[in-house]
Amino acid sequence: NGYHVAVVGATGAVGQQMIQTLVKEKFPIRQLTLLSSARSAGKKVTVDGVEHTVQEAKPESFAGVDIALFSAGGNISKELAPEAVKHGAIVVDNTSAFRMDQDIPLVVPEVNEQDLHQHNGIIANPNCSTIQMVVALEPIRQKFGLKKVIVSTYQAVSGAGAVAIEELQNQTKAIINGETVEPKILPVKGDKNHYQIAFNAIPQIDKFQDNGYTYEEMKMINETKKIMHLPELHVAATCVRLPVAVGHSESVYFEIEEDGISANEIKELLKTAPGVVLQDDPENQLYPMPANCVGSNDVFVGRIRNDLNEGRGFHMWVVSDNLLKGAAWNSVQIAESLIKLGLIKEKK
Ligand code: 11C
Repeated sequence: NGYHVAVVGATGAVGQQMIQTLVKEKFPIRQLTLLSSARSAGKKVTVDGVEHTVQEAKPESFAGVDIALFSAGGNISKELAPEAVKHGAIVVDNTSAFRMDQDIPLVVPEVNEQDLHQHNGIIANPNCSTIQMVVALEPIRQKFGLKKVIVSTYQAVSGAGAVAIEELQNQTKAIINGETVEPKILPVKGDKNHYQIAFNAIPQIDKFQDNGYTYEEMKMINETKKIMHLPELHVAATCVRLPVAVGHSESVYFEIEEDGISANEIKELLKTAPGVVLQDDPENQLYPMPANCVGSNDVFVGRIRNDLNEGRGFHMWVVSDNLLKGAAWNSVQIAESLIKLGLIKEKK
């Protein structure tokens, strides 16, 4: 019993977390197929004590598959997600290939699980920095309305893949030993210049668009409006890379519709909000930090306070494991929601 699940991108930083999350969450699996690009095919991956050989993903790889979790880059998704759907699979895609397509739901289950009813075979998993922010904002929107969001991020290098974690580690060691190494990956693999990330902060994640914002910033802006069903919401983002391996942090300023609300009311609301853990006790120096959030599926929120000038304005600090709630866990959670809503049937 259970489902035939395929993981595409099984050897990558997110793919590995997807496999571990499926096991940890006891997802009902009848058969597991591990797929990758031609480059990584043939590698061995052990899952729950069983060794699997990763196969090159091809259209015919999806025969009999019920659910395919894609995280092998936008090009592979564009080429193979429609093929998987043709073979009867439902695709949860963790790349940016389809996120802004009108007929493709972009889903964070705590926020817009019901959008899954509109799916046509492909469901998009949002960008990691967007997911953790909307999980924290949605309960606030529901109770007090939401007018404006200004976010600055402090993002971990794992968002740029396993190669970026390696670059941070090697650079840090080299600099401590008084050596120099040439940066090759960050801020963006394939962009014109590369900069040191160790002991640094780089205000560029993904390439720049003509409007002066980066693609990462525009993802946060556009995806937030789509997921929260607020096309008129004012959103601005500045995305910064820090020398942290895992765990994105965000300083979020937001304005609500209602007057006279206190920070304590926002804290009370977030205490019981789905997927949120409130860590907010300045007297005892309690606030979220990436080092304490790694390995958890939750979104951690703290430092909630009223703005000192704008009556409807607030500030908060939001931290989450970018590889879990930001990617692998949100994808598996979408698959769980599909089952719960009766939108996917077990093939026999
Ligand atoms: C980063 N947020 O931290 C990016 C990684 O669209 O799924 C995720 C890119 C995406 O670099």
